[in-house]
Amino acid sequence: MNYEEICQEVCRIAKTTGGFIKQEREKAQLNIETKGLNDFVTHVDKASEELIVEQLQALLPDAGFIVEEGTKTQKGDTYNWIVDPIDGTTNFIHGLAPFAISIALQEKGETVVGVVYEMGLNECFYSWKGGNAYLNKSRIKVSNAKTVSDSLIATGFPYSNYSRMEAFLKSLTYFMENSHGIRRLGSAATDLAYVACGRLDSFYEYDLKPWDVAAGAFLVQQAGGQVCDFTKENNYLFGKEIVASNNATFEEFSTIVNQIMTK
Ligand code: 2AM
Ligand code: CA
Repeated sequence: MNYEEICQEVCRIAKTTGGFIKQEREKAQLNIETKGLNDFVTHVDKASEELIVEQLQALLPDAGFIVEEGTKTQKGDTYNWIVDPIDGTTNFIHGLAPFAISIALQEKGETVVGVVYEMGLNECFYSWKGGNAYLNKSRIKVSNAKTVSDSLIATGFPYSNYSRMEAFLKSLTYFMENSHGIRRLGSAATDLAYVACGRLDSFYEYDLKPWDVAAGAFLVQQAGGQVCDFTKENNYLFGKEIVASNNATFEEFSTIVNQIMTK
C-alpha cells in the first residue's frame, strides 16, 4: 500500500467535507439534538460522517470503520478507519475555532495515516507511515521546550464524567503554578495537532474516544513527540486517557500526570 498517496487522498476528502461543514454552519439552521449530557450532535455531524465514510470506502473497499456517529459499524480484518467528522462540536455550534475533522487509518492495529483538518483556520495536519509530518505542505516538528516549567499545556475539561474531578483540579493547580500556562481549546484532535507542530508543548485529557485521538496521537509521534496513557503505558487509543508531549519534556510531564491523576 502507498501510504503517502492514501494520505493525500484523505486530505482531499477532509478538505472537501470541511467545505460542506462550513457551508452548513453558515446556513445556521442547525437541528441540534441532545446526545447525553452536554453532548450535542448536529445533523451536520451525521451528514459529514456519511460523506467521509462513502469516500473512504471508495478509496479502500475492504477497510472497516470506527466512527463517532455510528453511520457505519462494520470492522475490517486488516484495515480500519477511525473517524470523527467534527471534533469540537461545542465550538462548532458556537461558531468558535478550533473544530476539526479527524481521520486515521490503521493496519493491523497500527496507525499508518493520520489527518487532522482544522476547519476554523483552514489548516490540514497530516502524516503517513514512513513519512514526515506536515501542516499545509510545510514540515512540522514538536517544540524544543526542555522542562514543564517552560511548557504551554493543553487539556480538556470534564463534560460528563466528573468522577475524577478532584485529581483533575489538583493537576490544574499544579500546572497553573508550574508551567507557562494552561489552555482549553475544546478539540482534542486539534490539541494533539498543535503539540505536533510545536504551538503547544504537551496535552493530557481523560474520557476521550479513539476517534478524538487516533489521528492526532500519530501526528505527535511522527513529528518527534511521544504519547502514552496516564499509567505511562500504551493504551491511549481505547483506554480513554491520553498524555502527549514533545520529546524533551515527555518523561517529566507524563510522570506528573501519572502522579496526580492516578493517585
Ligand atoms: P467531540 O466534539 O467530537 O465530541 C474536548 O474536551 C474533547 O472532548 C473534544 O475532542 C470533544 O470531541 C470531546 N467532547 C465530547 N463531548 C463534549 C462536550 N459536550 N463538550 C466538550 N467536549 C466534548
Ligand atoms: Ca465529534
